[in-house]
Amino acid sequence: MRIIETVKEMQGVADELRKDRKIGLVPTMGYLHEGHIALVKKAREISDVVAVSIFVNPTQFGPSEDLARYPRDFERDRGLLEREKTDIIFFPDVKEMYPERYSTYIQVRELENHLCGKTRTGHFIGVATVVSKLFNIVKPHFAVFGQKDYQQLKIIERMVRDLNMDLKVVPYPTVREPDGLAMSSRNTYLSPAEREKALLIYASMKKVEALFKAGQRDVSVLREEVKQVLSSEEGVQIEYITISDAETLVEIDRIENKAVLAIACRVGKTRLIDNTILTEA
Ligand code: PAJ
Repeated sequence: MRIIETVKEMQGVADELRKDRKIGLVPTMGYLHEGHIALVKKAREISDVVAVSIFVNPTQFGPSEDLARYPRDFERDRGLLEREKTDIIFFPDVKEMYPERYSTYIQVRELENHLCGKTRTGHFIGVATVVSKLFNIVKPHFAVFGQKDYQQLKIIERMVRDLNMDLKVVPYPTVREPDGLAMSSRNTYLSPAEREKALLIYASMKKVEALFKAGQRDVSVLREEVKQVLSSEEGVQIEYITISDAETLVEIDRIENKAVLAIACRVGKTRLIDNTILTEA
């Protein structure tokens, strides 16, 4: 496994590899868990060379967000990736990615003003910018992204399409703990009591899935169910509960086509998100 810290070296290695091999990239911010590892396994399946980037991207954190305390443990990540036979870790520092006078940003306009974009101003500009940089640096044929961050996935898909980027975005389903909690690096912030409360998110999604299956298509009824479940215990602060068109992310009143139920809430101080697709097929 090769650890590469500079853009120049990474681009040189990528050029060499691209002569006869397919590169798969998994962009991450590190502090890896089984969700990340599942994406790495997927990349392994579909490509000859697997690159994982580890970079806690400052441009996607708001001023009041958790950049400084975002969990990091490179040695642990390195061990996990070694076990997965990862070929390359791209591990740049902030100056390498954002040198002095850095001033170019990418905005995916239609999709950014919904869900998390409403409260996390500029977050998706930071995400789209760093991901497009990673694509230019690692030059992958495939890039694997988790559906756990549904809006992020849709934004990256749209960016790749709009800017004619020459690679395939590969979505991967949300990996959960045995009890249903979506895996997240931020779960480490939760106390045991908070972790218990966080399970309400999954419980509320299961309830909506069951109602949808039974024929309920009225969004206000479905959203109310989520609200009831999340409010059943103190300490879960709802940020949003939305049911939107799965492609445009525009909120709807009735489910006619493929829709996405997306939830963001705070359990204690920890912000958690989750989602599920509601579709007949
Ligand atoms: P990070 O939160 O580290 O996530 C890296 C990738 O892992 C993303 O594609 C995310 O959707 C996926 N992922 C996280 N938890 C998952 C789970 N439980 N199941 C399946 N996939 C999961 O997302 C980011 O980093 C950053 O925004 C990044 C894209 C790296 C840009 O900085």
